Amino acid sequence: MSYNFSDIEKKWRQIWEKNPPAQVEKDSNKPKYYCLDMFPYPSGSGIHMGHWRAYVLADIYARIKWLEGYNVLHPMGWDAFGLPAENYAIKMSVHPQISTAENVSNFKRQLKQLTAIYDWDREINTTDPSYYKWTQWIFIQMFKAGLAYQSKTPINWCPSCLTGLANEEVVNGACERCGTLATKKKITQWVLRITDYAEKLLSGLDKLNWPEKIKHMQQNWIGKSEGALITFKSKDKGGKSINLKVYTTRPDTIFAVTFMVMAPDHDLVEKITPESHKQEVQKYQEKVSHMSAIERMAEQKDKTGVFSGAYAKNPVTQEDIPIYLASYVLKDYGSGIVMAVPGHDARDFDFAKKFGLPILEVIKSDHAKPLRDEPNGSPQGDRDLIEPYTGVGIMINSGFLNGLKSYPDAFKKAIEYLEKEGIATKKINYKLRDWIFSRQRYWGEPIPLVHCETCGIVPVDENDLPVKLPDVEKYQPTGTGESPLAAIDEWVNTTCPTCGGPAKRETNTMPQWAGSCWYFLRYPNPNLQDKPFDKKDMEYWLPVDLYVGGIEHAILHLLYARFYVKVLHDLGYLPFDEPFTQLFNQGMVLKHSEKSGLVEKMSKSKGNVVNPDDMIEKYGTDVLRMYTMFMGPPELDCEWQDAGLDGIKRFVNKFYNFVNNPENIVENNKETKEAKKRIHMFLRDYQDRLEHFKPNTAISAAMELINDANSQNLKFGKSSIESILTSLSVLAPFIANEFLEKICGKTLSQSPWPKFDPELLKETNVIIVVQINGKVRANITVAKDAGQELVENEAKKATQKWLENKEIIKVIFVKNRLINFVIK
Ligand code: ANZ
Ligand code: ZN
Repeated sequence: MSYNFSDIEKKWRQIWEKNPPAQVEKDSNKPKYYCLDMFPYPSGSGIHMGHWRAYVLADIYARIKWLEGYNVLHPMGWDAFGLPAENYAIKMSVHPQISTAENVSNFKRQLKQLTAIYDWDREINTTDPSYYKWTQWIFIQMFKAGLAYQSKTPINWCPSCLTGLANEEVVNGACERCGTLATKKKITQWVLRITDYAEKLLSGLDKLNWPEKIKHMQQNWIGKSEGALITFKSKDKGGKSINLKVYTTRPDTIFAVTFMVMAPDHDLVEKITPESHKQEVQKYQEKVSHMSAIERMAEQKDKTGVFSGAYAKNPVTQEDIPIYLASYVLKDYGSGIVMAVPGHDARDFDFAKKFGLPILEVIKSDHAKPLRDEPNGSPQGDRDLIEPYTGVGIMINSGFLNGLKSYPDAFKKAIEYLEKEGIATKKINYKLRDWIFSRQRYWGEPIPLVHCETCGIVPVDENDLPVKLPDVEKYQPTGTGESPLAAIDEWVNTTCPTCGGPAKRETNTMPQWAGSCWYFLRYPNPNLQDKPFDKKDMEYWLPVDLYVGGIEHAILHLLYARFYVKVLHDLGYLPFDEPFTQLFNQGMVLKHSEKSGLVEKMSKSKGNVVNPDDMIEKYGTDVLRMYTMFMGPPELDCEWQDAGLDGIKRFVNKFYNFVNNPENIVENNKETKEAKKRIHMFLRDYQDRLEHFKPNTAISAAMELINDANSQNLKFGKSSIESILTSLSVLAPFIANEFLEKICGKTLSQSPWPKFDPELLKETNVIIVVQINGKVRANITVAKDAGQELVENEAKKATQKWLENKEIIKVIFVKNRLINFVIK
């Protein structure tokens, strides 16, 4: 018999629509669990399988916690400001409000098919004035705290989107949205002082249960380095003494500095360049000013540069060293000037080779080959280095540093000495830059500030929030550095909240990230009128226990949201300072593309999209939910395969036939010991795998159970059936509820998450021999009939020291007896 999913899914959909299970309990004494998905941008093309994969995963954990008796908050909303809606408005002349509303309703219809236990009463839309009122309110608190300021330095500019971009939005030199190469543009911008939080953003990572990869990405982005600011004496073109400060992380190499490099656009270039070199220097400056960030970064080996004609004095050796300009030194990092140590730094090395500059060694290493046929340890300058030695070692040729270990001893001693002489100060540097926060586009939150001739820049009175986005006739970005809002005189002209005089509104809007920096604070009470969030709710519900979303947000959203929470915490609004305790990044859904012949990320342009609507129609929600989890380990990119979907369909059929056959079900007291043990073995494996984020293999455990039941003719008591159905309900809620009702006369809210009995499994343990290349290395105890996956994991743990850095090319597994790893 074949399972007719459509009647059953229809029936339960209607029941749950009227009576949603797992509603949040108000003022509950239960422990809470806050399970959050990264809310989607409601695009015109509807939800895709990538959404399904992430959202089903999160829903599994929300459901488990609910069945375990937690008060579960599992909300959903719309991150709806941003460029696509605006671009669509420009193309079709539809107000973004209208197209967004249409998209949201389509998204919601599609998301409902997923049958997550979302609390739809808590839906959030970032473009809703009652929501962005508080996005603006938070900005005002930041402004009042001195964390928002105006800046006129050149910023990243997308010549296609015609807007400024944050550093985080420039990926490999290109606009994160449209891929156009970013240029620089000097316009007045609103900037948030995220750099004030560099240290807290860094140290806060330690206590988070996040993938190491994401933590590393944030660490690298924040880019902390410790070093010193060292003063080198030089003369300006008129012969007057001038101090040049360099930032270095390697003060230990001070004796090996053979030249100095300044950023070509550094303010001091003009001052030091003598008349004789002016032309050459200006020519080079001109050339670099036309180079994109990509080109500057691409200058790997082949460095460019020019001699400035000026010299500086090495403060320890008193030697004169030439000052060069080169594109590899960036103006806005450190001091924009470096002391070049070609002997121990790769970029300086390439530069010195190209310009024929001396290379000195101050740390002993074998990383060099003698130039002439002289024994090792030949005098200075006689070794022709193949590459610079950048590691740690013993200091040589370095006066008072000789014999010390370069790090930390020589590093410390050099700073100490230079500080005493008054030529250096310790300095910690961060790569993180302040956050360019204004956009010259229409579809975003207006920045709630007013420019008054008498009072200067004044925040809008909080009672007058929200500053509503006005209607415009033209959504087109102007390209002048002003947003389309600037053209609406009635809106721009206002009165000053402080003095009542005439004033003009700020016409820039916020970036698309503003609304998502705090939305998780709003879900506990999205309709709160007089506050963004309630203190009691914050104490109970926050931080988020599990956050599921894509790795593309590793730095952007996840860094910005942490920043907002830290600021709100420091301003006294929040009792916690990290928003997301646990983070899980799901992999992408890939599919073979006829066009390219490759397995690629599903996308319209590649023509390899699978539409969830079609799949629901053909297979139903249960099968699609299960398949998106069965595809592979959830953290990895996985390939969509129709055959896999049919495989799950066959399993669901088999399962249906098993539970639908009354002969397989007996009274509880008639259940055999074997059957009982088998159920508990299943519960243990299933739960263990889910706990370790392996829903794919948890599904295998269910498949094995049904196979064994069929082949061994096992009959289960009603309580055991209830356990199986409750377990599977987190993956396949429809079929589980249907039979829970039919067989046990219960609903899910009456069936708690089953517990397995370890006592029952004890006597079923067996000893397995673990071999490596045929040699016995360990014995492990596992449950009888344990599958390969479980045994393999245990066996690897027991033989870790033999497997370290080894590649396993084959695994031989004999159930209940042995496992053998064949390694290279
Ligand atoms: C001398 C030296 C010797 C350096 C050596 C490195 C190795 P991080 O760790 O990324 O902070 N530097 C400083 N300012 C720079 C700028 N504006 N543009 C390009 N490079 C700059 O890197 C700090 C190191 O990068 C500094 O230490 C400096 O070179 C260079 F064996 O000074 B170092
Ligand atoms: Zn005023």
